[in-house]
Amino acid sequence: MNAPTAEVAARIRDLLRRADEVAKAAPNVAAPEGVRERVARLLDDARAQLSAVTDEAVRLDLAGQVARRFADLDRSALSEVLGPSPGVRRAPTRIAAADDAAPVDGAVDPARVPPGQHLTAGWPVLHVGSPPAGTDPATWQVVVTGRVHERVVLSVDALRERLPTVRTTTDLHCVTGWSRLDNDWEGVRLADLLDLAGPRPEATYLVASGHPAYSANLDLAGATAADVLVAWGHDRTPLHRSHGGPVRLVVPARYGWKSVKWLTEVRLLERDVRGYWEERGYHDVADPWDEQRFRS
Ligand SMILES: Nc1nc2c(c(=O)[nH]1)N[C@H]1C(S)=C(S)[C@@H](COP(=O)(O)O)O[C@H]1N2
Ligand SMILES: [Mo]
Repeated sequence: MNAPTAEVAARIRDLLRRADEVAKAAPNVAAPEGVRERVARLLDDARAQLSAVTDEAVRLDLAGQVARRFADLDRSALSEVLGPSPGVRRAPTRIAAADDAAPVDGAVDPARVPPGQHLTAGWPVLHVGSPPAGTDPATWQVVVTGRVHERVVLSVDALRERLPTVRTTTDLHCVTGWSRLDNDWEGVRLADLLDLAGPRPEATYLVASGHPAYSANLDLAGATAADVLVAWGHDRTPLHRSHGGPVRLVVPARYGWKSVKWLTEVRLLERDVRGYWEERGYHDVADPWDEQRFRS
């Protein structure tokens, strides 16, 4: 690497680190509106210096890093904190009027849409950070541990071989306001997976973790409902990487943040331990029909 490249690259990396620090702190600051601007400014500064990087390979690598962070800025924690997620397409015409007993042609029964939610025609992608690089179902492993009789480690392929495959059609309700009905999932029941490990009598809660450092808590009763899946398929195709492939949790009776994508670990616990969003003020249970969005 020649001298100008090394020097500018170091400056750019420093700006990226600072942007990360500001972004990571965003959910905890009192006035999050300023955070997006501060992150964007740091990223703009980094981007402005890219042309001074003479080594093309280094320049392309850094340009990718800058671009990924701009994408994170739109999709990540900040969008949950600051307002509606990008990509949400409102489809109010598909919801019949609340007082309309019989839904009109092509409309969805309003009783299927929880309070404060609207239907989305597409399928927004929502997560903190970036999807994992490698998502090979032969090597991606899910660990069941904690208050179990036997710790279990299974690849996605092994999950499919060891446990009965089930298909469900369930709804996804994101706390930012969108709901996506009639998702066709294929996977195994979380209850069946937990049975392999054998929950100990004191196990009453769990924390599900996913890439990169995401997690959510669930009570064991809710987590073992028949419609809770560890899913690898959606609409009869392999679950797309952006939606959590190779394998994600699906918890239809809870807001979407409990449906951990890129699932890596399920840890059974004797008490309720908060996950990523719960630590930032979101509800421990998160029943959309009760509008359990935030802790009061
Ligand atoms: N690993 C991981 N899983 C996650 C999230 C995340 O940030 N990281 N976000 C959650 C939220 S808030 C929602 S609404 C759903 C969105 O799933 P989708 O991107 O497939 O629509 O994923 C959930 N699972
Ligand atoms: Mo969400």
